[in-house]
Amino acid sequence: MRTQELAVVLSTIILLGPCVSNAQDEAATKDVQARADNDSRMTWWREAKFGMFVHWGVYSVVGGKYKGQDLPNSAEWMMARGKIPITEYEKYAAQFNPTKFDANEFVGRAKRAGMKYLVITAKHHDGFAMFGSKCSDYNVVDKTPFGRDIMKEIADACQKQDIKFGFYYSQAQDWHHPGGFGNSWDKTIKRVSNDQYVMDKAVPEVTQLLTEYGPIGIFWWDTPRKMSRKSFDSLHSLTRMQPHVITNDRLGEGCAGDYKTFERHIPRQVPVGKDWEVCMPISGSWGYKIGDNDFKSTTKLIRNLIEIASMGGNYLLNVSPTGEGTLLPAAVERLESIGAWMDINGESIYGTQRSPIENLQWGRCTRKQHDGKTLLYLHVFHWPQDGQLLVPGLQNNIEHASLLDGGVPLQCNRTSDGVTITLPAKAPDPHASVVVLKVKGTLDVAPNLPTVDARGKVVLTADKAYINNNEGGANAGLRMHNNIPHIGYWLDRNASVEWTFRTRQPGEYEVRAVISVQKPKSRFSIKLAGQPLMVEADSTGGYGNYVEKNLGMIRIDQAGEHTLRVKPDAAEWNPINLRQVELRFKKPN
Ligand code: FHN
Repeated sequence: MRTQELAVVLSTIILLGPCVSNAQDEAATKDVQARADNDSRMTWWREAKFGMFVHWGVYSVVGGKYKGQDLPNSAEWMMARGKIPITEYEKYAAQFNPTKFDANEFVGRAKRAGMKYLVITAKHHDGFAMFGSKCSDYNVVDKTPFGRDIMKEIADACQKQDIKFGFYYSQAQDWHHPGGFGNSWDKTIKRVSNDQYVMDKAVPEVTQLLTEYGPIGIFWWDTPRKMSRKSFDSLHSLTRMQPHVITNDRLGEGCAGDYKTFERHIPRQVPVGKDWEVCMPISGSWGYKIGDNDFKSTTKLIRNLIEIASMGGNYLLNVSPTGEGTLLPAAVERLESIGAWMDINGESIYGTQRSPIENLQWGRCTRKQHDGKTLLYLHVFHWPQDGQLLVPGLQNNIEHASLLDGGVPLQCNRTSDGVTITLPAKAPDPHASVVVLKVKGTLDVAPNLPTVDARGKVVLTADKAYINNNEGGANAGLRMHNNIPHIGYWLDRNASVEWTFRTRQPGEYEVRAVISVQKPKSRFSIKLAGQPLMVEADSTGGYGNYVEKNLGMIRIDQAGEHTLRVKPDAAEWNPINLRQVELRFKKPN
């Protein structure tokens, strides 16, 4: 076998790896190979950190309005939300004529914003191809007055401007094809099987996208649905045509892809040992929607990017071109402001890794290895009024500290609490000012634990909890209600939740918790410093009704680190939702 052929076979095996089951030893070898392969393919992506997502389609012509009415949800869902028959929806294609579109200018905007990759909707759930599909004339070249292959123009512009290019493709939902999933409202459809849709449309289109548009950095699948194994495998195997392509985790069940996706929110707990990305629209809707003024502020967007980078993820920020092919001024302004910030501070984002310094009151921290040294980038959101910035738990001596903007050197002082940096009176940047620390020696950080404050209080919130789920199960998990995290779906009575915290004050502490209980009663224990506290909680009237409850007193004999654990009572447990546990110092021992 020639080396090239061998490489193709190997990459096929590797790419198919996560989805095919094999004998155990083979699987172990494959695992090692897959990891090496994944590392080499993911290098640019891990360095990039920031990308542009683009949702653009024929729905953009009317900005999500149907018969003069605003429809709920994102604009690209208008066909489904308005239950628009296929023949009627097709008319939007005849109006699609984005004469102001200029691919080079468009990609230039992403580049100037500091984005390193771009992922665009080649085909969304409505089934309309934004490229010259060869297997279906329901596409931008054949069915619109515009008649240009938008994907080709953007792919070429990305290539020219050194932006990695990726396709979004809705592989399972297709509301236009009689075999696609999702269209339940158009009763004129003469159904064919989903397998037939995959063979007739999805496979040829994906093949075309992977062979006629130059190097593809990312293939971004969306909304996995129950496809047959055969369909799933045929789509999955196509990615071998571009051995370097990266895929997300949305092709189908059991296929993790190269990275995990989070949509519209930043995860509270980072996935262990996995690459991940947060995609989020710049406003409320993914596709251009008239009247959507829900633009996130520039500060919010910059801080989102920082927060995600500080946790080790990538940020894929979505913009929505109008029917004319341009972005709204609100989006342009934000992209330019982000770009201005990145011009000065990009070093603190690109190629950085998750930082071990977490739970900071004043902002976030990213980390980078450079010339054998560790650089810490302190992103200060809240500039300290007394000019003293504490990096809690940092044990290292500091070789050099400076503001990233202008390089002004700063004074550092090591104390038992960490490193304190003396800052100038005024923050240099209204969004986030960055301080760079060059650290001496191997990074040494004591965990930044919740600590009993000067008033004798510590609040242990759900998002800071460690959840002990049995054998990797997920029967207790972090959930949100009214934007506040809680531990919920606590169905497994063997699952427990714990926090480690620090106190400088031995003494008697009152234990309080904010909980909601649905069933008439539930029993659980709080264990701290070797003392169990049994709690019986009455129904609070439903999972949405949280109450603060005094659970009793506990004695702590020594200052230092302690672990508090909440554990269901095996016999009388009914799942509770737990928002927080609080300890209040009452008196010395
Ligand atoms: O249904 C789509 C939605 O329209 C949009 O494309 C997002 C982007 O991640 N994905 C789907 C929902 O998960």
